[in-house]
Amino acid sequence: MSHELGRLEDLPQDYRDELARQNLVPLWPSLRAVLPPGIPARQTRATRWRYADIRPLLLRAGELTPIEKAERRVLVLANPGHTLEKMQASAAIYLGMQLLLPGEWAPSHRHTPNAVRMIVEGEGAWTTVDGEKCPMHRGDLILTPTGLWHEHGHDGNAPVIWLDVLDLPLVYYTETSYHLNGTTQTVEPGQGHRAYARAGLVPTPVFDRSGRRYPLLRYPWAEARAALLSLAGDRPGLDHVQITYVNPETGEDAQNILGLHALMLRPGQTLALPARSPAAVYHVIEGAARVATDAQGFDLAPADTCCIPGYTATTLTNASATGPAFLFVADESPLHRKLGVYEVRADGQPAMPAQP
Ligand code: 1HN
Repeated sequence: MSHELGRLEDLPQDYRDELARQNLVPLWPSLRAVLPPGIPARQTRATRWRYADIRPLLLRAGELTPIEKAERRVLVLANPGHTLEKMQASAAIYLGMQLLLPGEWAPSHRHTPNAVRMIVEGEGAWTTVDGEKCPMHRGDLILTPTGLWHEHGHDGNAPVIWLDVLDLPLVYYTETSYHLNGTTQTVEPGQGHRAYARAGLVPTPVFDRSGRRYPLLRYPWAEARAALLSLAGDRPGLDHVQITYVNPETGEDAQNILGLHALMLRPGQTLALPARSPAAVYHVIEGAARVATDAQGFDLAPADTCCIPGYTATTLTNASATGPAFLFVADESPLHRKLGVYEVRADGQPAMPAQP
């Protein structure tokens, strides 16, 4: 039953004025807007950003704005559905492409939002996170979780570009976003993170557990790629060839708020994903793919990125009939699970999760 509710205009002006003077608002004229029937209102629009469009503009930013004037030289991938000023890709996800030129240094700081970097182009750059110097190679995923010091440097001789993914919109919305500046970190070689970088092997608990909340910070693409190829090879019937970046101590999502995955499409494969509550970002690491909803589709070349709103069935198609395509996927699923609102609409029907 969904009958018409009273409108604001139905109320006498003097009454409305008095409510406003007292900082009071009648709920009923807005009730349907905040609780729409069956499916949430989403400002997030399916949006695609082409690397070929971003790259020259980012390189131009390198000429226009010295690193000292930018601290982080980034062009933000802003979803027009949220308005560009909000700098959001979705309700919880921020995306940016960052440029570091040879010899530049982006100074050490730390902040409450969680960040990850997916390296897109160039060799010779590094990011130091929590005292660990992490080399940046194409396809590597490097975490800079909440509160950890991080700075970027570049000893190579060509531009380095990476994709930043942060939960900044959510952290900003909750009025908990801030940063602290620091000084250059002291790098202590072999201080421990690398001991976690091999699958299934962790330091023995009683002797050398780091006790760190984030024991592994760098996930090399060579390892992720090999894991996907093994999974695809060992499980020929498996459609959803996907791995999740996890914390090796706990097996849980690598970070608190956003989910991080790598996905392989077999040659010629089309993968139909059901509508799920979280918004998702797809970024091509290798190959080419089409990401389509009922309403529209994007052809993605290497390093292209798109964002798909939540509650939207999505089809991923490998553009090649002969080779695999590899995508990096970031989504809001850890957040939705923690909030108890995560849902999958396998048959397209609302499946409101009942809380225990
Ligand atoms: C940040 O700290 C970095 O450290 C990149 O590279 C992008 C966007 C918003 C807020 C902080 C970085 C960021 C950011």
